[in-house]
Amino acid sequence: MTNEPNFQAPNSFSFEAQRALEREARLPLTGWQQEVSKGLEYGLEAADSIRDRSIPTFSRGELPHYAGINTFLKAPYLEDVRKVGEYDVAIVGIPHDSGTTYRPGTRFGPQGIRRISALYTPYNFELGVDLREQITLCDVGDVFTIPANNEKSFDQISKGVAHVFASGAFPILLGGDHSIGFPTVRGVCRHLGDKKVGIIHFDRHVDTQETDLDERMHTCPWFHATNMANAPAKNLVQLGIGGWQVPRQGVKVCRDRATNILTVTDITEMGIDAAAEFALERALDGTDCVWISFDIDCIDAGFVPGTGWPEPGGLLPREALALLGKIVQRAPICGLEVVEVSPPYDVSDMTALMATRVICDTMAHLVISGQLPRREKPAYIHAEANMAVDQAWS
Ligand SMILES: [Mn+2]
Repeated sequence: MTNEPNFQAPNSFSFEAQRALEREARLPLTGWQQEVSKGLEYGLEAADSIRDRSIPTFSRGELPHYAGINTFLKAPYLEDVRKVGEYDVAIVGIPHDSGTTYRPGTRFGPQGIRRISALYTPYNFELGVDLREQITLCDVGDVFTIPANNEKSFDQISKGVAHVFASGAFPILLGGDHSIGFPTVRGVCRHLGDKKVGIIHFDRHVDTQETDLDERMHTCPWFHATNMANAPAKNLVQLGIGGWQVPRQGVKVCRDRATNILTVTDITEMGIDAAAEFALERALDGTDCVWISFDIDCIDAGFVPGTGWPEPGGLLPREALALLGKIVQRAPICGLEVVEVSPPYDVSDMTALMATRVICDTMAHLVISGQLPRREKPAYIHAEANMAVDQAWS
């Protein structure tokens, strides 16, 4: 059942708001009705004095936004991860901050993002998408990371990501510091066979040095990821790089491996459309899918205080979201990670809220572009795991 399928906007189509009113009229209400019925069954009918009879006694589902157990967007918690392939999208927390070199706290990122995600409805006005009506979403909880050991955590993360990726559910990972970028991409590469992945990396920092403080820290994921044949450095696109926190040894690696970098000035002067075009052209050159690694610090530090290495001069939120949307709509996206949200340094949950926005916008653009829901498993997913995608590193 849809809302008002015959609604016609009274005025010009040149206004986004008019289009939004029309789109909302065509969206179904079925998922919401199922949620209400289930709420009344599991949560009992409300006390007699409650006039709105869709309200149960015990909160079940979206409402009220201040109540409930916080999975991401209050999606069902999937305890049995063997069943993850039954969903279109799987949220996975990666509470790992042992790769941090300055401010720790991103081990609390998944919890922080989930908590503030309760503020969101599943519907976006301008995009005309209602996630509850259009896709199935689950939250599988967190990977069991090992805080005293990056390498053991990386092994756990790769195994977890490989499982979700191979199931056919679209993986969305809540970081965690950016050191997880290597093991997440490694998990994907294990199930690519001879196919290739381009990486589109939003960040103020290049994250391309081999080691930092003698280990593979959050400054290092792309050195190691692009050592894998499935993830060539020529398909690594780095958006928003700049400022006073870019280590020179990382810059040398970008030069040697010929990665693709746009600064904030590049993006704003060439325009969002041209920047998206550049990113797509480079990331898709000879590859089969695109991994998005979104470091929340690509956005100006004034908007995201709760992060490991805040750097002024970054993208405005609306620039970052527009660029992300244009990229997601035009590439076969195989997964998303949002990293470097550190709730202990956050103010009013604003950094975690930005991460929530990035994730929800990505899902909406995947729906608009017909990538979700998935009718079949994408052809680039190889069922057999190849555990030899990366060479031993010590
Ligand atoms: Mn960064």
